[in-house]
Amino acid sequence: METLRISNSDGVARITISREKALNALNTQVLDELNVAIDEIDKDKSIRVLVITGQGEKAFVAGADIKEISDLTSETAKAFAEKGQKVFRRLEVLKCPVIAAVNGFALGGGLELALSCDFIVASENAIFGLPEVTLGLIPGFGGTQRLSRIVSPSTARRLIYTGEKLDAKKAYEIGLVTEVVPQEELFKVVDKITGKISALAPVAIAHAKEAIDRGLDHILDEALHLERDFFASLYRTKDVREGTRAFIEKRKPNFVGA
Ligand code: DAK
Repeated sequence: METLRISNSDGVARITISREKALNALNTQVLDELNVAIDEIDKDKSIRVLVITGQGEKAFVAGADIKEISDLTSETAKAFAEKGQKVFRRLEVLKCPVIAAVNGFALGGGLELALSCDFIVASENAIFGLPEVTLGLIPGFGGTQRLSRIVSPSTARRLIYTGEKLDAKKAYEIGLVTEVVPQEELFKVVDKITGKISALAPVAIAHAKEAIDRGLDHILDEALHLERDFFASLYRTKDVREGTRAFIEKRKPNFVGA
């Protein structure tokens, strides 16, 4: 991989987008490599949680690569949107949780990437925005849809129509990020979260993830039906026996992931 650095230890994988000179902007190569990385992570059953971040202290990802998108035609733009949307959707439906660790600019396609993750942990210097309208565009990697599902639709409209940038504090206030931490503590906090998740029952977490993702697009009665089915199917796993027994026996559970 030329544009990504990938690590994997103790069930926690990390993808670092590494085009620091271009503030980690997303070009076709990054999207293609992300697609391959997701293939590998999807196959590796030992991975319990994935962290996505950007190389360096200045940017998570400063958007789609403007040099590359400036030359697109309507046809190639459609193919580029399809590629980006497909990769981000694959990330969104990965079995394991995906955390965006945002350390600096998360603009345009960068924010769209973070929105495809399960949640966003931001450092104090993080800056968010969907400035596509300032380029005569709209978000093309899912931003119009995901932002309006995560923050209120009117807040999403305001941000998308003005292209305004938000600091981390404001992003927290509107519910875009779950926490804001000092920059030097970003990975300490993320490690703590991934440590907790990776010690838990992965099938239960995968089911919770799928229930939330699929449930959001169903009416409540159908979504509750879905939750019921997932809940019931967990009784076929060893981990539910282990988790409940460990509680009764006042000991720590040892989940096996089955
Ligand atoms: N693309 C390419 N290069 C970028 C870049 C980007 N998005 N952002 C920064 N860079 C490069 C700069 O050109 C500069 O390169 P050199 O000039 O040194 O070669 C280097 O990174 C450092 O940037 P600056 O010198 O500008 O650094 P500053 O600290 O002064 O400013 C900044 C940082 C983040 C405020 C500024 O770089 C900036 O405004 N960047 C652009 C942010 C932005 O507008 N991002 C794009 C959002 S629009 C589509 C699907 C999706 C999209 C589009 C189409 N289709 C399906 C067709 C998505 C669009 C977007 O993401």
